[in-house]
Amino acid sequence: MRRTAIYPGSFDPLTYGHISIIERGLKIFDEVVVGIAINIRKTPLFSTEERIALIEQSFPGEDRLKVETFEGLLVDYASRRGCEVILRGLRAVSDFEYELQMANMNRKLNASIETVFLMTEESHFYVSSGLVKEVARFGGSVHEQVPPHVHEALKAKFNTD
Ligand code: COD
Repeated sequence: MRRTAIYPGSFDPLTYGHISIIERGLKIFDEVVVGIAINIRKTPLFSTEERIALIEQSFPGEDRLKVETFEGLLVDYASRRGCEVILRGLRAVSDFEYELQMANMNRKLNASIETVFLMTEESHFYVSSGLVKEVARFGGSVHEQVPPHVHEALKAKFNTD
């Protein structure tokens, strides 16, 4: 039986932290669906189309990776999409409380979908889309946190060099 995991998030924008979770997820599952949640509380910097393109460009030719968008409840989308597993990354203790709440709420909503956590790699534990945007906005270099094409997209967004 093919096992498909959904890796949901905002991915605004994709970082090496996300890439690591996707690569490691692909070693465990037959297929990974990156699910970009739309219409959540956060106002994104990158449009949905831009975020999809930035993720797809990071995994050329990887046909076991699908990049999709969803609206509404994650568990409903996961279930429609045939995903039995929600894949999430954990960085610091500060992630834990939020992730625990979400995992428990999602289990309440649909007990047949399990959340699986992968610990961040040491080199990515401080990487977050939010900090990357803040640094890039003021012209700082984020080349260690995001791939070159994402770095270029950030520079273009903020008109920095
Ligand atoms: N190292 C490892 N993991 C990382 C790193 C890093 N450096 N950076 C980010 N991650 C992980 C995050 O921990 C997370 O697991 C994932 O990557 C995605 O991160 P984000 O920040 O892009 O995603 P979030 O936290 O904004 O995603 C929230 C959701 C969109 C999943 C959530 O709001 C949701 O499910 N919304 C749909 C509506 C719904 O069902 N709500 C009820 C939920 S209980």
